[in-house]
Amino acid sequence: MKKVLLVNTNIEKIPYPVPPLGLCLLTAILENRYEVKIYDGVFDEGKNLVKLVMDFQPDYIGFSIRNIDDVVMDRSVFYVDEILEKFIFPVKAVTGVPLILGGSGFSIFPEELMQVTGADYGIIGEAEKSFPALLDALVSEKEVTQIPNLVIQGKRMAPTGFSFSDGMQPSRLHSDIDRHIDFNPYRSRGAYSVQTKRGCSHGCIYCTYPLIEGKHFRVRDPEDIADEIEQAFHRNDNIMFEFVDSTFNDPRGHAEDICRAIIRRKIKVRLRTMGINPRHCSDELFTLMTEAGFVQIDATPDSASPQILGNLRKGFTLPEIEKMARLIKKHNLPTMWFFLFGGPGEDASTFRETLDFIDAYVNPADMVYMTAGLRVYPNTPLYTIAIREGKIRKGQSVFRKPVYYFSEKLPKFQLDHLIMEASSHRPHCIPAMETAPSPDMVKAAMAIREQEHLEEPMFRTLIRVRKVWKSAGKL
Ligand code: B12
Repeated sequence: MKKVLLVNTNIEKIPYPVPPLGLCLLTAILENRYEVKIYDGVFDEGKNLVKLVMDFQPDYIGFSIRNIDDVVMDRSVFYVDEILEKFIFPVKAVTGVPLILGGSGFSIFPEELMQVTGADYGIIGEAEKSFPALLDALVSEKEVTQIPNLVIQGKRMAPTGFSFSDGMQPSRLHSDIDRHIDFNPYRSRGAYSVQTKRGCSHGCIYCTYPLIEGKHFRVRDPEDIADEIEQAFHRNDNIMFEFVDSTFNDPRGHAEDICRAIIRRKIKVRLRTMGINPRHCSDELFTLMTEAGFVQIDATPDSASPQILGNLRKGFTLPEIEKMARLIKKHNLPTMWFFLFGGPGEDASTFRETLDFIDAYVNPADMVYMTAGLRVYPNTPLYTIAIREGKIRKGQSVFRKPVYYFSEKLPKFQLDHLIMEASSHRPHCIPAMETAPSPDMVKAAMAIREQEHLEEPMFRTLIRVRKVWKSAGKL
């Protein structure tokens, strides 16, 4: 059997470490035909990688590249140099086997990453079909050029020729993360990631998700999702499950079916999810989510100004966000809210509209993240807008030097000032720069949790600390 080593190059631990879901899914597909090993670099950070390569002697090595930068303009961590130094270059120094790249960061910047790594191949987007096809072709020395979404070193990439129309129907997609990697380090701060669908059919102007996953929702069978959660739940005591979809409650009705399938299993799981789409919110959805075990959600409306919602092409309205907020309050679901200021048309009055919404609708025990400026990614409508407005040149690379979009009507320094001002007397509102709490603050929060036996999400305890520290002038 040929041997494949899959390397997770993501060492970021903020806001918490994330397990390499994609690599686990690929392993599950490959393992009956190849001997597969995952090197999870999150905690080892490359230290034992070369030794593993020497011992395992893989025939092919795949690198997963997830994050390029942290998308926080004023902090701006660029991950790629570390990925090269800790993972790619040391491996290249000891082996000449084909190197293959993939992952969400790679899918956004394939050309740049092929160039800086010198890898032999790359696969854009999901790889359950293409990666085995590539390996099989390499093993049997067959032609690889017909493999969908494949990039080959030294060959020109099709400018827009990537398609997910024939993407896999993800009916069964068990990652069994804890079988493929050591899940122990993720237990306290991380979560077992679950994907319930592929693709996103929304058209938010700045977003990369349709480029990474395709433009159409392709859903998993709710029973299969519940089976995976039930099995992982029985293998692991008291872990958190996290849905990693672009939006959890899309397309309409799917989230409800997933919750019903989990409820029928009669297991006491803890669930959380990323984006809830305000358009498809109902009392029934929140009732089912609470019953299924949701202890925390993210709400990501980006703005509460009707004009900005339209300009960002969010596809939902202010009344729909207000309805979602009322349901969140009614069901008392701890929520992290995310707002993204500075998009096309933003000015002081649209900023104010969002602030008014926060004051009227958001529970002050919940966290509100306020980000200034929109990261411009290639092949997005925002990239075209930025060219039209003279903010970037046609063809300009935004890889190593990220560009952030700010509305002409609200320059960065004014927006920063408004955010600082708003957050200074709202302890639950946090500017993006401060999303990583200081070690002292985490220590204080942990102490309160222990003293008061709190089971609430950590962000709620952190807000308690912030409130006390703010009133004591410590912040
Ligand atoms: C869910 C998510 C989160 C969750 C993660 C929760 C969790 N439990 O995992 C949270 C909210 C915590 C989060 C945080 C962050 N995220 Co995030 N996140 C995502 C999201 C939406 C999905 C990731 C995912 O799990 N996908 C599902 C799995 C199955 O896909 P996958 O792992 O990519 O694998 C598939 C393919 O990529 C491919 N593949 C993967 N590896 C390999 C390897 C080889 C060899 C091959 C051939 C193929 C291949 O095949 C796999 C199966 O089809 C993506 C956007 C997206 N749609 O991809 C952003 C995304 C990855 N995040 C991004 C960023 C920036 C971050 C943060 C840095 C933000 C911040 N400052 O906090 C942090 C970093 C956290 C960390 N520790 O790494 C960016 C990265 C781009 C960039 N600018 O660098 C993305 C792309 C969003 C964006 N802005 O465009 N994130």
